[in-house]
Amino acid sequence: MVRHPGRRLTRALAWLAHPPVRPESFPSPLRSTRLTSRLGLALGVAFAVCFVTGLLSHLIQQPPGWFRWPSHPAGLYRFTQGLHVATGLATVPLLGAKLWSVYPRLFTRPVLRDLAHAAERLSVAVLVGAALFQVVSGLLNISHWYAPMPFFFTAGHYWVAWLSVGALLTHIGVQLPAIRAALPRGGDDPQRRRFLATVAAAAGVITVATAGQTVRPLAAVSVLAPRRPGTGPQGVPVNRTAAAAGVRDAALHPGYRLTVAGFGRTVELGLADLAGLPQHTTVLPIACVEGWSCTATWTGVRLADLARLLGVDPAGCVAVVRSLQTAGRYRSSTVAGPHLVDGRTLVALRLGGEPLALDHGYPARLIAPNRPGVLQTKWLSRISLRAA
Ligand SMILES: Nc1nc2c(c(=O)[nH]1)N[C@H]1C(S)=C(S)[C@@H](COP(=O)(O)O)O[C@H]1N2
Ligand SMILES: [Mo]
Repeated sequence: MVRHPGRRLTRALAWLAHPPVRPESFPSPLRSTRLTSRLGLALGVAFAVCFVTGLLSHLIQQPPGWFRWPSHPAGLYRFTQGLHVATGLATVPLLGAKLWSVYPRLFTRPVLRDLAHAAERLSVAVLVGAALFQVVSGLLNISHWYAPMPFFFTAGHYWVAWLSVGALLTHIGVQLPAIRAALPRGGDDPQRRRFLATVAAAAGVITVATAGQTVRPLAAVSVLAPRRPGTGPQGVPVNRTAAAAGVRDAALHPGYRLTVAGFGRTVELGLADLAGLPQHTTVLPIACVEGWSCTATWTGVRLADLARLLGVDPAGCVAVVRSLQTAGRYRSSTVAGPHLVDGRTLVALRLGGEPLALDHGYPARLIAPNRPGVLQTKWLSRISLRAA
């Protein structure tokens, strides 16, 4: 039974105001404003690269009217998205070290000195929360572990990125005098230099252990890479299988037809019809938003040629390609502008000279240069053309 609730509350408040631990209770000689500033600088650079490449990926997937993304060079998205995931992963040890270097300040009292101090502390709280959210949600996404995320990953990751940028800029603005004073000053003592070297080495190890998902020569040592090029049917990783997409029966049905429609015309093409059209071969990567990528040799019909089959010039068109899948986010995509007229954009029937494996989109899939994997629709059922 609580006899003196009033007194308990007073005691709790007194504890909060004067906790038994103080910043001075953490006497590690490694901590200093200079160390924190240097870690912050590295973190800021990694964060900036990660933010810009992430924003780019978002714009490519949901292009506003003013945005133009070229089809050349074919591997540009593979590079920018590889960089996005690599810098995001390198952030893990940097963020850990940075938080370690400042966490004793949590015990600074009084909790709030004045309004400016309150605003500064709030921006730090938002920054730490947002940075941890980005790292954790990104990690969960590349490991296909969606259960702990009760929101749509892409939307959450995108909006919290803006939140972190705002909080980061506020933080840098507030801390600029301290950073300016701490950074140029002299060298580091050997112990601190060793600490920084350890953090850098940890970031390096994480990069090498995961970059093999997109940098093929590193694949053998990339023990932490969720996907590796060369693994999977026909030597290409699979994102979503035909069984998971619920398209097995429809894809294997002997009566399969690809419908090409638009401008008042409709053409239905069976597999033999598609194989009877002029075939082209192109070497293009699948570059997943999750950071893995894999180059392969694709053979099939040019998407532009299918537009010409309807008697229209592909240059003035937009194509919406739909999959046999009846549910799921990535069952259709839009091809327009340079990607539609590019001769390397194919409705692919073959991979590495063989018919597509069922899990790679048999009987027919889209493959286009410089596009995120999510836009390389598999198991095509319909292509609708309209004027741009
Ligand atoms: N119909 C359909 N197409 C799809 C998907 C999907 O879920 N459904 N996933 C996309 C994603 S996210 C990627 S990375 C690529 C992967 O192609 P692959 O499995 O042949 O490597 O397929 C894309 N095409
Ligand atoms: Mo993907």
